[in-house]
Amino acid sequence: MNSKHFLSTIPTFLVGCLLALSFHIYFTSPISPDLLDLPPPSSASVPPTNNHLKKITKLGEGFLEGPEDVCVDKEGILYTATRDGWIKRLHKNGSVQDWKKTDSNSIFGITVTASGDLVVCDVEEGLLKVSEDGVTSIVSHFNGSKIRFADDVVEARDGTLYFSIASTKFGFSDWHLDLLEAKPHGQLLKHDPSTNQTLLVMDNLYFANGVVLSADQDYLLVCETWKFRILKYWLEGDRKGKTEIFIENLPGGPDNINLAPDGTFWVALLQLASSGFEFVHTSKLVKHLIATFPWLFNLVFGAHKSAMVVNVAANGQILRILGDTDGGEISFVTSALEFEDHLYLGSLSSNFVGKLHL
Ligand SMILES: [Ca+2]
Ligand SMILES: [Ca+2]
Repeated sequence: MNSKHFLSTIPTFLVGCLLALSFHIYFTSPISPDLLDLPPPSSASVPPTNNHLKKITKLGEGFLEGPEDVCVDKEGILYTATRDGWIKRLHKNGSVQDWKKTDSNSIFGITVTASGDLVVCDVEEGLLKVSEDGVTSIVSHFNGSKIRFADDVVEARDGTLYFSIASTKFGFSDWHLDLLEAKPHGQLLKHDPSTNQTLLVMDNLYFANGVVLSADQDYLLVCETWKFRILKYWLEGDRKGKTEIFIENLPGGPDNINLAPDGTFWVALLQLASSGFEFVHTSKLVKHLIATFPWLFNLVFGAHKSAMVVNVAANGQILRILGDTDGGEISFVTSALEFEDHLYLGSLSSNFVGKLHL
């Protein structure tokens, strides 16, 4: 082959390679994606981002791997679940105690019940009770299917447990595919321990995440991470059983949410795209490409690179916003719990619980 003929075949060869790659991606992609509406880059309701979260102290540093959620009991003991399967206690004197061991590396939402036990979300096994006596299952199946991806739980005054299912389609190891697909595979369920009955409360949620009850327990809030919004579901009054938007266009995807002592809410927000990679969520072709080659996902997902929490009033107005803009002290903050004038921060990329004086 002469050099002129060789050079003229290169474009044909490259086009052929691109076509082959496109067919490969199209036929092997595990997702059927929709486009994701990202919130406006700036909103008048959102104050400028600051670095207040850089002032944290680090509790239990080195002993708490990926403490996603934090809760506190009547004695003031903090609890968190870590990736090694332990439910750990953080005592007021600063000591960390390995309290109870589960078989799971994926316990997410945790809450203290009126009886003083813990109810925790195991993303593989549903809801578990953790008490001095050990770990037992509360509910593992719904409508004949195994519950997967239970994410957060809260107990109402009447003993009902409300809990979120982040995705009925993708499991914990494939959660990034749920984000790329951007379809509403999430649910909110309720379980009555006295009758052992589980019912569907809300369906078609975009990654149902944190769940919280209002101070009067007349409504609950559920975070839809992929929608940058929080929904309000009325439990009492004229609007009982109705759903409305509590807040939308949040400056990040809401993860866990907690009630503050003054009746406001603390919400942890995740950056779903690294700066400059927002296009990933608005191109189906790029979504297929990343779903087919998952190592690309770490480049474009932004949660490891910063942290942000917001305090939201009961009327849905943002009151405060606290950040660590480059994640230098803490990143991937998934929960914020206010207790005795301090904020306790859980994170999936830290080995400590952050503590901030408010
Ligand atoms: Ca929680
Ligand atoms: Ca969560």
